[in-house]
Amino acid sequence: MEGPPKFVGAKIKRREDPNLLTGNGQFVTDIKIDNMAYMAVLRSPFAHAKINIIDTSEAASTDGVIAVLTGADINPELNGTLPVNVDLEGIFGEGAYKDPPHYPLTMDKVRHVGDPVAVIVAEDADTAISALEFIFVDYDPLPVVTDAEAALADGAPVVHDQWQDNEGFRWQVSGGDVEKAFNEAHTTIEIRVINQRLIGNPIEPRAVTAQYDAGSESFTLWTSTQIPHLIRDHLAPVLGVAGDKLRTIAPDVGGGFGTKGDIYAEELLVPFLARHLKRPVHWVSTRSEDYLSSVHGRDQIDIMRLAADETGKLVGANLKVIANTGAYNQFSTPLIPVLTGWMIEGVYDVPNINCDIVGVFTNTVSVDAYRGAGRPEATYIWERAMDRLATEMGIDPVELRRRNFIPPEKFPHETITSFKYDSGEYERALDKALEFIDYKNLRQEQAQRRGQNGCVLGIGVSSYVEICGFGPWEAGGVEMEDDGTVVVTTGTSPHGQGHVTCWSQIVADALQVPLDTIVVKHGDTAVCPKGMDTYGSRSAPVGGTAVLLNAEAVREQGKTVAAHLLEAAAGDMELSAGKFHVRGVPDRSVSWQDVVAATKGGNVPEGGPTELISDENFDYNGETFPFGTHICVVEIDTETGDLKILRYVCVDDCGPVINPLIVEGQIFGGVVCGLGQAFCEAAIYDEDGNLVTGTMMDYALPKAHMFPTFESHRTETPTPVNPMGIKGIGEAATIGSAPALVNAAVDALSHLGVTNLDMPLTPERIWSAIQSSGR
Ligand code: MCN
Repeated sequence: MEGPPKFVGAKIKRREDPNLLTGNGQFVTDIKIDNMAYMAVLRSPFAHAKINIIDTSEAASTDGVIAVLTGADINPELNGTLPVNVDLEGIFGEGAYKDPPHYPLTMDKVRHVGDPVAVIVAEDADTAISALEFIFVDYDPLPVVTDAEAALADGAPVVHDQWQDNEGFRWQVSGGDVEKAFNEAHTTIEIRVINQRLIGNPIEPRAVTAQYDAGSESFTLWTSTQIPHLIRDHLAPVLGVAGDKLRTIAPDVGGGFGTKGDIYAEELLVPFLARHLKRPVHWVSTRSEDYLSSVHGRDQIDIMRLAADETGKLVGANLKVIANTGAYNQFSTPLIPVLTGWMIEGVYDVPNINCDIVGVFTNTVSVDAYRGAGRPEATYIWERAMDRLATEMGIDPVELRRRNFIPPEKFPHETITSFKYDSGEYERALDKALEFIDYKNLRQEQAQRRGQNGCVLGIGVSSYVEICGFGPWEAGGVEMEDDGTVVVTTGTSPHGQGHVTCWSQIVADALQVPLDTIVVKHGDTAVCPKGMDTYGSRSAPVGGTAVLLNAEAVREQGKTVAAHLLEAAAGDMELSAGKFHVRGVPDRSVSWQDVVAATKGGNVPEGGPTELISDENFDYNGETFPFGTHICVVEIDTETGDLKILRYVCVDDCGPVINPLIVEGQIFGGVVCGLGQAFCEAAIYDEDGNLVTGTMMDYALPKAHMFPTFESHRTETPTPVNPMGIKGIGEAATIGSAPALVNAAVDALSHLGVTNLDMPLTPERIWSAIQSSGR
């Protein structure tokens, strides 16, 4: 920055919102193209069955149906399968993983309810959907396995017949001497938790439209996605075209939450059909179809053993993860449990550590990224385990955390998983949260209330660190146009995060121009050809930095031209209040308009800029590690098991912030995602592999009345890995929140001998735990 920031750090309302709030957004389903046809997908009603025959003749002869195609028609025409974006060999080692082929339409057998079997294209959507029932499929149902532990057992039904078992991969990391640590420890505990399966619920279900131009042999693909660049890069080869022949557009996207950070069968089928039928094709999912066809999240069983000396200082940790990865490897499926493993140290200074992970195929929808992706699981098991150890040793859970945090002087901290925690002051965030919640008095109140009839009080603490800001690079070109408009072409692909506003703030400060002269373009590979998209809370630290560096480069170009006009040295130039002048001589100045006109007219020094533009990628210098402490206070009615959240204080640290309003929004939304898991959400399969929670009536989403106003505070510990010192915030609060609520619930009932409650904390589950405590 030059001079004090005016926009960065200010609570600027989102520039995106007026359009969205007045119905002027443009989502995939708003795109209407002449002669457009509509696709519907026939999905398996069985979780596991052999396909004998698919007879499409009756459906094909239905009025309005244009074509009916199966995997036999489409798969051989593709140059590959649905992609997996994980370096499987690099992560798991040669031959130590299974990577089953994943075709957009299955041919041999179906492996989960919802597995796509055939497609119909018709003149309108209703015809396409109603004709689905005229496709006849002869299935031979097979035994089903939906549970990861059951799928690992001898004799379990095998999801992919080319192998003997369902073990998808194993991953292990170890440091120090864990066995010795446990043998010599004063106290050891073991806790097993279930991190239940979740379903992402962006407001806009997935939708895809594609058009093929035979003349130029190129596609335009509109899709409701977080990752237009990755889709172009991975699907163009499968469609047999060069990347620049698959223009991929993510228009306005109504939320993603990780679920849309994937590459789906429909994103391949729709362009394929557009080319095959020589007509634009459109598909939009219903909510129930989304539940059966978009990836699910979490679904881990985590077993943690902790060992401590007599003071409560951790001497060892041993984590076992059993990850249900569903039927296929989707784009990042095998990476998600590994992300749990990467965060095996949590916020704690533990000398001896081991982590074993097994990924397991089952007859369920594939599991992949959902807000936090692997890191909520790591924090949840850690924070539940720390509370268990605190109870076991009779140490206050806050005090136990304090004794074990990685101290500030140990940063940057190399982890045994070869990452570098950039910066952290864990105790400062904890102290701030304790102060706001008034911890001491709350504990007194809790003790008093236990002696009385009525509701009991519980206090839950969760301290977290997470890994985000993934590289390796990002684009963020900046150009000052002839009329003074500044155009930013970002490689990030916002779908609710407010990048247009934040990137404008960065540029407005760097160039000292008004916000409304800045246009931020994104999500279209023809307009912003370079990019790595939005996931893993990477956009601000990596994409925001790219924008900053390019804006600064344009400013330097401006200085060169201004110096020429003022007959001064470029090194003496300063930009203040939007004007260039010699440092200390503000009266003689030139404006951006003067600089733009001079550049356009060639009135620049020799070798000076011919345009005011910079489009260098930012090569990142490592991930960022936001952290914080969340504290939840609950009241439980021991007669009914009903739980009420009384207060929620969170202290999050994502370094300096670009826009506090947006960050607060990210934290509020993130907390609700985490508390939703702890409180009510769960994707449930029956023994035949039917998704029982297949509609919003059955899948319990959190609602506003369940929560108090969140009390959100921050500490600010800059990261050294980027010039603004910023860390990501999009997932942090989801990662920190679920354990705070569950710890509070267990704490409320600890005097009754309750030591664990699995999520979601339904009244029935809490009531049963109280009943079986016997007190
Ligand atoms: N920000 C800031 N200061 C910081 C850090 C971030 O002002 N120190 C701002 C950023 O400029 C950006 C927002 O906060 O506008 C989030 O930034 P970042 O943490 O970099 O995360 P991403 O933009 O990469 O977004 C991804 C993240 C993820 S992984 C999920 S999942 C998620 C989330 O964002 N999904 C969301 N937040 C979501 N919010 C909405 N509305 N919808 C989703 O689908």
